[in-house]
Amino acid sequence: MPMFVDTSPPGHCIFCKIVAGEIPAAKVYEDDLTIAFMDIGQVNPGHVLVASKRHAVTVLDLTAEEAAAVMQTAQRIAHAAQQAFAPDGITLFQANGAAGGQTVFHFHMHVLPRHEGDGMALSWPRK
Ligand code: D5M
Repeated sequence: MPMFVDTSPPGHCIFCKIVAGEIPAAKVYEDDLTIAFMDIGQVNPGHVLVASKRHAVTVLDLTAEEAAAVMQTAQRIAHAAQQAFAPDGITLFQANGAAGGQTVFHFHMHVLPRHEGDGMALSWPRK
């Protein structure tokens, strides 16, 4: 079981509060549809989350335009991570629903720099 599960109603979840600037976050990028900020957990240095600005819960709730924008932002962040951290690889990870491993129920994609021997299972972040 994950240690923390955010089940706040739409508009009141942690990531909606980050989008609204109501709680602090280390924001690294934003545009009309997406926002990117450092994951509070930092599984590896440079671990970033790309979220939709609008409250969508899973990939099934995104518009096609939002889905494209999220991927475009994730690619931007991946390029920046490659420059900043010179990783051996980069994992893009995105969980949908509790059964899919999601713990914050506002759509987001993880961008995670990886290094040979960093010890993470392919099933990161959860078994
Ligand atoms: O990923 C949810 C992720 O959200 C998890 O890696 C921790 C991160 N998180 C939770 N709260 C915050 C705040 N306040 N700032 C930044 N990152 C946060 P999931 O795939 O849903 O398990």
